[in-house]
Amino acid sequence: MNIIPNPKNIKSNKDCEQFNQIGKVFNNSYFDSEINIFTDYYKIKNTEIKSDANIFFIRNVNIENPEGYKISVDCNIITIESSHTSGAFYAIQTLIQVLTLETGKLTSPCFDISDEPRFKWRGSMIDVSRNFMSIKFLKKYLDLLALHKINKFHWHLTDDQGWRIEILKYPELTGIGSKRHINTVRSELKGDFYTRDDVKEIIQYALERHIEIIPEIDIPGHSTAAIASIKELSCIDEELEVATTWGVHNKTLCAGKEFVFEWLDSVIHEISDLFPGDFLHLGGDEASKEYWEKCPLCLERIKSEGLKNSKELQSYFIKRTADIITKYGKKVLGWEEVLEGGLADDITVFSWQGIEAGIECANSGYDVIMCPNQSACYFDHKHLGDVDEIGWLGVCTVKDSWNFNPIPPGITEDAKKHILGLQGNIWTELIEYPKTLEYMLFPRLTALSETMWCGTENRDWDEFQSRLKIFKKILEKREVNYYRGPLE
Ligand code: TNX
Repeated sequence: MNIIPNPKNIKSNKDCEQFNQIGKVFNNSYFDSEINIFTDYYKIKNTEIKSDANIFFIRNVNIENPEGYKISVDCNIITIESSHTSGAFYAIQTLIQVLTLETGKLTSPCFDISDEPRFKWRGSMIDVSRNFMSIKFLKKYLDLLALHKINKFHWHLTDDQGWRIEILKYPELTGIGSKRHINTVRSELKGDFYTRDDVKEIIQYALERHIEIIPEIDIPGHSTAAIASIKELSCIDEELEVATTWGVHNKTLCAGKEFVFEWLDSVIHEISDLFPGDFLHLGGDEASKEYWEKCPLCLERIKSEGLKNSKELQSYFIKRTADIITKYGKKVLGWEEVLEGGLADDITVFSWQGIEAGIECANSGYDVIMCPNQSACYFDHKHLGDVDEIGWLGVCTVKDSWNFNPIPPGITEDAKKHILGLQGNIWTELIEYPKTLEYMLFPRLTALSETMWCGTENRDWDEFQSRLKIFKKILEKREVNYYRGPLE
């Protein structure tokens, strides 16, 4: 059967051939919200009367994995079993790939599926700093993540080129930091941000789709927009504008001033209160040490804390920020540069420059998310090595994404459990509009989602391609502007 990601066990040769009926769902208050999603999708009814129903959602506490589920379709009845609502939700995502509505009747071949994910962390990151993405688009995107059974949306909310989330205590962060100059004939400012109400709306939308949102505030580097808003965050009270060029900038938050940590405390406090999820990502990547090495307060900090150099100052900065995040009840996530100068306790590391940092961290007992840019998980890279293709910094074909093994050799048997999962990242320097974002994401994210859910054992590229062909029809129905060129 044509389902992506491929279910763990499918038995299709049952005695009967087809379910072909007007569907009616038997109510079950435990699954109310999932049943609503299902009946809305197919525009069918639900009922309190058992004998009138032919579709049943059943709570089966013996299904151990909360995201796991069973589906059984025969000529007369469809049953969906799971121990938690997330399992039922994923069963629906499977069903909508096989159950069609034809002349008022629901039609499906008969089959049994029992399914569960291989990895707990199935993530997708969007950078909304370099280019803002609308709430309307984010909802479409969250629906697509759900279809792929992806359960984490990593929201990269701040960077040199824009601060995109409202902070009540520091309105200038968005008042100034969300807009930047663009080069038009007249000098214009461009930019936008998410209000707290916008954020709440997206959190709720994601929650209904069993997606946890991971907010990221990128510090101490990638902070030009923050410094442009509040100059005291820099080592020299520098008057700056929000960055208009790409690359690694040298504007790093001062590590010597107490004000910087007070500011961080307030920002993290508000964000922790706003987001109900377990995690907060502190960035930590590509922090230039240029200012730190000349700043009297940073040099004083190095001395007073008994640090050896600016690399250890990075580690000091990350540890202090991690302590704030922990104080507000969240778990700490960071890009692999959090390794510099010594790793804080209890931090989950995102291995992005390759798989090496991930291997090293997993082997020393840290949890890891694999998302290497070489060459599987960075969807700002080109689909093909073609001058006429959009993208930069490398090539990542659909097959490269599909081929990626998040548990590479080199990870000890014992450390395998520390690979929580994998993630696709899309940076938006070159991506101004959602239509382009869709082109870069799909079907590479589709290919990666197969590994997130199934792992890499017992599979076949040709077989995946034939399922992908059918899957693309769903993407078309949802008006996704996916890439249609060669896959390898
Ligand atoms: C590296 S990945 C970055 C981003 C860029 C991206 C471009 C990471 C943590 N930092 O700031 O946008 O490369 O691919």
